[in-house]
Amino acid sequence: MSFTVRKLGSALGAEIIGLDLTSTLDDGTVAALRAAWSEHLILLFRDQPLTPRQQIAFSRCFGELDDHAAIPKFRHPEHPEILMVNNLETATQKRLSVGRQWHSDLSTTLRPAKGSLLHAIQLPSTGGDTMFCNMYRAWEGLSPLLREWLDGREAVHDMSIARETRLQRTESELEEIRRRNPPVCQPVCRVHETTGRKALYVSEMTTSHIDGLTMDESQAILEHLYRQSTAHENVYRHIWRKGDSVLWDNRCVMHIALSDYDPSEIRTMHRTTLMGNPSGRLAHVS
Ligand SMILES: O=C(O)CCC(=O)C(=O)O
Repeated sequence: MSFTVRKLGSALGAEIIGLDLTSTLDDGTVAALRAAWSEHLILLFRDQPLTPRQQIAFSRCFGELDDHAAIPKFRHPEHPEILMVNNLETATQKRLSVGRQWHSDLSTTLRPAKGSLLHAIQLPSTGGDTMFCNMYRAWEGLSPLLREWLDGREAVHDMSIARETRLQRTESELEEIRRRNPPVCQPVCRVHETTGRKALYVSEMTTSHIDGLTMDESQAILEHLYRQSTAHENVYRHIWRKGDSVLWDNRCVMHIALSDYDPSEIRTMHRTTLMGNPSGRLAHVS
């Protein structure tokens, strides 16, 4: 099956045109899609209303899927491979905000996600966009001296420091989150297994500090790294249409869900998560 590739932005992103994701793709097409993913970091597929089964089957073209056992509350009741990214919790009718700071999926675990595919089911009348940034370019844009200093260093990733989590939880709940998800040290610069390129790997949602620095020293450096990562020229902003699927590479891309919509409206997305290689170590083990 052939398809065409249309670039979405100068920093990252491409739309794949001409494929029907509900059909079985041959090996040559899958190989070409994987190559396009390595080149463009995020791939967009428009007008493809996918059932959970179809989304799971298509996502498997890119690797093994997570069953989201760590976040059972948001798993699809019949398909654990689907994570329901909703702004309304059905059982309690509570409003939810997910992913409202820049992050890379599962960086707080010892098996960070390789990729994620988000499929738009129900969208607000306007807004609800997602932004993505290119972490290869973030790394390459640093001065050689800073790159040399950062390469080989580690940063601590801690699920309990996410802003929304801190706002909504008591101190003892935060402690419980840390007990169940002990903070991990991840390399500040990761080498991508497929492309061999280096990418910056710190994120404002989960990185508490650079290992070995004081919090103040660390904060100053991290703020510089975040500014560099999310500079306008390094970002693609996706305006969703119902039936869109966006696949991103968490090893070299960060993303953020914007709160640029009326929270009384429903936004429902289905996410499949590709399992990555083991990375990092428990933070308290030196
Ligand atoms: O809802 C979105 O736009 C992004 C969700 C998100 O941050 C995630 O799935 O990790």
